[in-house]
Amino acid sequence: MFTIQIRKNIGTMLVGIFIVLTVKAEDGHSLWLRRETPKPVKVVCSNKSAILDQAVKALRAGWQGESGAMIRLRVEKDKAIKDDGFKLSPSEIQANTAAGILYGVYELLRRQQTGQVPENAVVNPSYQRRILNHWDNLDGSVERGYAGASIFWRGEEALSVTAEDRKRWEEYAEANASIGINGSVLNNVNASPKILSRNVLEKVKVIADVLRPYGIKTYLSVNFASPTILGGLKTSDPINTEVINWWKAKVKEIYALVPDFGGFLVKANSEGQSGPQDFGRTHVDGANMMADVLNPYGGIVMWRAFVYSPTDNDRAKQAYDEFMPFDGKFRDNVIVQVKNGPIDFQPREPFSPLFGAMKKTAIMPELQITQEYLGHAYQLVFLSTMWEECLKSDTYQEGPGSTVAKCTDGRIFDQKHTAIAGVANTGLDTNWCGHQFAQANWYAFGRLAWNDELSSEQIADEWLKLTFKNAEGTNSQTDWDSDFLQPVKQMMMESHDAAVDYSMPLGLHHIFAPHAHYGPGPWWAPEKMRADWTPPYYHQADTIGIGFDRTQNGSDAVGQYHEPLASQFNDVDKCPEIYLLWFHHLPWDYQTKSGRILWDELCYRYDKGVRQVRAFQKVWDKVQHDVDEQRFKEVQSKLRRQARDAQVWKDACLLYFQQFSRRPIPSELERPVYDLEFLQSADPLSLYK
Ligand code: BDP
Repeated sequence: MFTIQIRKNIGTMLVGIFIVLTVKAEDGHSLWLRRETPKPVKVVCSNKSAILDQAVKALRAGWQGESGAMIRLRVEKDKAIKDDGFKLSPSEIQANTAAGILYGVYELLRRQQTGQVPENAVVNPSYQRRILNHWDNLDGSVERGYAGASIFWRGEEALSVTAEDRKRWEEYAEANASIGINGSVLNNVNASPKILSRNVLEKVKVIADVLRPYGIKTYLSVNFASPTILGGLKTSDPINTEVINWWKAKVKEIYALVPDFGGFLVKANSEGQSGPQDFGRTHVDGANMMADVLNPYGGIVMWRAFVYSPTDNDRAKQAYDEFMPFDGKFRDNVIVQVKNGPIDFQPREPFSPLFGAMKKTAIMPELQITQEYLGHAYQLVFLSTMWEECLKSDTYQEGPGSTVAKCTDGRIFDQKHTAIAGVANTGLDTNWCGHQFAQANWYAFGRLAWNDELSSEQIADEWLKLTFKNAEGTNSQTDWDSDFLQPVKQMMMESHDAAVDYSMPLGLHHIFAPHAHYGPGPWWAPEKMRADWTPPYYHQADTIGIGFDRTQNGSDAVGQYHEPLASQFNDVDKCPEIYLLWFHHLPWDYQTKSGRILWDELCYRYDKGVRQVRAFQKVWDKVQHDVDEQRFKEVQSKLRRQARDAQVWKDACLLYFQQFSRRPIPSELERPVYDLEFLQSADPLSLYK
């Protein structure tokens, strides 16, 4: 049950009247927290705090266990419990912290709602800090956001907070708490210095106050040149005393407003952002200065390793080259934030070689929940399988089994702080994420941040049960598991591979049309454009073959990986086929594992991706009776668009690359339906609106 608010304007008056109607509807706004009428439960909680109040409230609102049961919530230290973990038993949740109790409550409710037997268990988080990075700008826009305007900002001059804002932030905070997320960076990494101005900080305080009872800490992205731009100083040089004092005063001001402020996220010397290198200093100088200023308050610095400058060097190598020499030099309250792959959230990348290689530096993975390169909010792509692939990749850095997860969550390296970040996909859209299934990616990020060994299959299973079971207005629940759960789960599990196949199979990457990062643009290369901003730099197609040579004979990016990976990636026979054209430039008639030559294999992959989306449409149409009307139709319509756009990808890439391969598309495959000339002149974002 939830409410729909209808705002009516009366005449031209600026006054709005809110009529609150209570109706049953499924529009996706309740996310995975749709609630059945709860059964009565007695909750005994000895301590009192705002977070515990939330825990009690959530338990009462969601209890599906034995009617009239009694549950004790106990904050008491136990050696088996780590950080905000908890101990579950049928009648008690014990934790070291109030937040632990809150997470225990949600775990118990999830088990009840998904039909798992609530067994005794100690459940500990993998990472201490599980953070959403909002790329939200103060003007209300969201960089790479596809779900409407910012839930936090709507203009520097419009900083007032309405009751509606608060309600939305509470819902947002509860959704996060229910999956263990405990931090939010409220603004874009391309940070406006104004985020640190007094009037904006006062709004930050209000947001932090709303998020706090849900165990969520507030963080901010900061602009390295703030002392100059905002403070009027002549320089922002990190070793300059006035600059340091400016940061000290600013940090003091922040902590006076937000006593548990989490710290700063910094994008420095990347894509035009200011940084210590502007003053002849290094990443270490910049990060450590901020770390020292934050340290007395317990704050941290998340310093991003997403850097690449206009050089002749392979872009995939640059972050490693720039950061490895600094290993061991960062303060222990600095965490270097590393994107999952070495380039930039591409549909598929091998893991970044920085994971496990920086052994004396705290490293945190950065994943992208918003689907910048994976179909925006138009396409159904479950990202959990991609993240799982990264987290479970073996770096071999400390012997076999040194997975990315283990190298970053404290199991292998003794880092003081552990963390993981996800670039959020939330906005003002009723369903928060634009696509009903994009909610699953928010959910999956939280669940993997909590437990980096979870399988995507389990995550999809939980999410589907919580989000779709007993959908409003449906009654054909004869065998929901086999009719709905199994086929839809399988569709989710296949969806990332399908998207990779119809856009960038076999290790191809960054062949997008410019700016929007949505449709294909393998041909896009204006004169005088920086080469590594154009697709031909990445696919290197010519009449001989295709792919980026990163072997020892090429850019030697393979050399950044630990053995045996370096040799494996270097050897075309041993290189996993999913990364083939990432590491190798190969002739069109190269024999792939299927026995087909490379050109034919490429054709098969593009075609397979398109066929899979067509199959997803059938899967979805078949489950109509198990889904409420609104969500059914929304997803159905988006799948239609996905099918059309997958076709565009296939046709554009095959017809373009065919100019180089000079070979026919295998006769058994469906023919392209668009002309290359048409696709080259069309704007892929507006093509099918
Ligand atoms: C790229 C995005 C750009 C971001 C940048 C980043 O296209 O909008 O600012 O990443 O992560 O993928 O800083």
